[in-house]
Amino acid sequence: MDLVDYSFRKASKVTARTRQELALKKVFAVRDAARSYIEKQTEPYELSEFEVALLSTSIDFGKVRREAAHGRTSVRVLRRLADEYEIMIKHAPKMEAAARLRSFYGRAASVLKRVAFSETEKLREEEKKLPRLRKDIPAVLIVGCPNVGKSQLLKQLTGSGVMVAPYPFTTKQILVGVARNGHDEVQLIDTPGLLDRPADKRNKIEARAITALKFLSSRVLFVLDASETCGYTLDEQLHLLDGIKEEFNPRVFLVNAKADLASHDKADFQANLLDRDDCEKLRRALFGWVAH
Ligand SMILES: Nc1nc2c(ncn2[C@@H]2O[C@H](COP(=O)(O)OP(=O)(O)O)[C@@H](O)[C@H]2O)c(=O)[nH]1
Ligand SMILES: [Mg+2]
Repeated sequence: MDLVDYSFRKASKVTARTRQELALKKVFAVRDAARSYIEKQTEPYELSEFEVALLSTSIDFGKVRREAAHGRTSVRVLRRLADEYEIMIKHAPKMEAAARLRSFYGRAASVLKRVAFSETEKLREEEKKLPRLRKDIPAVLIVGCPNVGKSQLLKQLTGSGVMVAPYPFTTKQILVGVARNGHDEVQLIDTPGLLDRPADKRNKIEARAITALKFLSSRVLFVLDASETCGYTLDEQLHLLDGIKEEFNPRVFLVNAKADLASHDKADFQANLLDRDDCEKLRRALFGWVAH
């Protein structure tokens, strides 16, 4: 939106009995409209480290800060200008009031023309698209090669309430579900296609999204498929796990899925994810692990 137009349009709606009073009221109307607009644009935003890291894939936060600083300076400049013209209009001969108001408009416009919030507006837009994650409960990232059983695990532990949100600025989706154990809750997060490839194969935006994930959680539930029916060898899967450990330095809960087909002796838990009882036990084990 154009701040000059906006402020002047507000001033155009002002009425008064005398020319002098009208000029004064218009000066104040421009000052106040611009100030309230700028104050609204520079309101502090509450973003978590995760959200800031995620948004920094597309937002220049330095520019947002500079826009806010320039906006606040402009409010002060405009206030002084209004003070100056208040005196000038009050002391002007009646016929001069309109000319002095025009002069104020000219100077106010040149101040307001330079106020821009393009990056701030972009930030507010992108912020709306962020995945809605809860900040009040622990988060666990589900990681593993494709087809090992991650979606199956998420579905079994969180029920039908899995929420799919677009991952901003990538083509990827983020899947979030809340697992419950009595009154305890844990947020499980699956990021298909983001964490299942080696670091050097990712593009820049994906890499930044992954940086953001580090702020989100230091807990990883790694799903292993010892049966190798996923199409990846055990070695390949363990190599991915090593990479994740190196990158995140997380606490890791190692789950061997498809335990009906093969077991793995290093896993913290073995589960046939197609079996309800196994999933029930897995849920309790997961909450025990998170609590520690
Ligand atoms: N036999 C068996 N199959 C499983 C198990 N868990 C998942 N699957 C199957 O493995 C395939 C891939 O599972 P999915 O959850 O989509 O894997 P993702 O790519 O890691 O999300 C699906 O056909 C599942 O039905 C399990 O514990 N045992
Ligand atoms: Mg999946």
